[in-house]
Amino acid sequence: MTRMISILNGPNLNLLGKRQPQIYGAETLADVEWNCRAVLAEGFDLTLRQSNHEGQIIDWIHEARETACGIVINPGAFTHTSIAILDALNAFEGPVIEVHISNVHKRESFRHHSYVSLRAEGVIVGLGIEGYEAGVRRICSLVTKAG
Ligand code: CA2
Repeated sequence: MTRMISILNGPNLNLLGKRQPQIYGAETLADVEWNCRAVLAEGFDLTLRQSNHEGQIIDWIHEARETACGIVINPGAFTHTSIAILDALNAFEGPVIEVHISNVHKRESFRHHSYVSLRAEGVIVGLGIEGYEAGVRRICSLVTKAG
C-alpha cells in the first residue's frame, strides 16, 4: 500500500517565487512539489497544500491522522503564534518535520520561538526550498525504519 506524506504550508507561502526572492528565493510551491516527488522513496506518495487560514491547516492535520504516514509542515507565521496547530499535531501519531525556508534565527527575535518545534521530530531552517526535500527524505526514512 502506498504511504502518503502530507506537506502543509501556512500563510503567504502562496507568494513563494513571486515576491521577496532575496529572502525566499525564486522558486514556487509547484517547484517544491516537483523537487519533493523526485526524492520520494519507493512506496511513498505526497500531497502538497497551502492555506492562509489556521483552521484549514488544522483540518488538514486532522485528515492526515487517517490518510498520511508523516507530515512536513512550514506553518509560516503561525509557527510563532499557534498553540492550536501544535495541539492538532500532538493528535497526529506519525513523524512531523518542521521546515523554514529562511534562517529564522538570523531574523527578528519573534521568529526565534516555534510552538511547532515542541512536537517536531526535526526542524530544518535556512536551506531554502531544499529543506522540504530533506524533510520528505527524513519522513521516508523514519517511516521505513518503524516498519
Ligand atoms: O522561513 C520560512 O519558511 C517562514 O516560515 C516563512 C514565513 C515567516 O513568517 C516565518 O517566520 C518563516 C513567511 C512566509 C511568507 O512567504 C512569502 C513568500 C514569498 C513572498 C512573500 C512571502
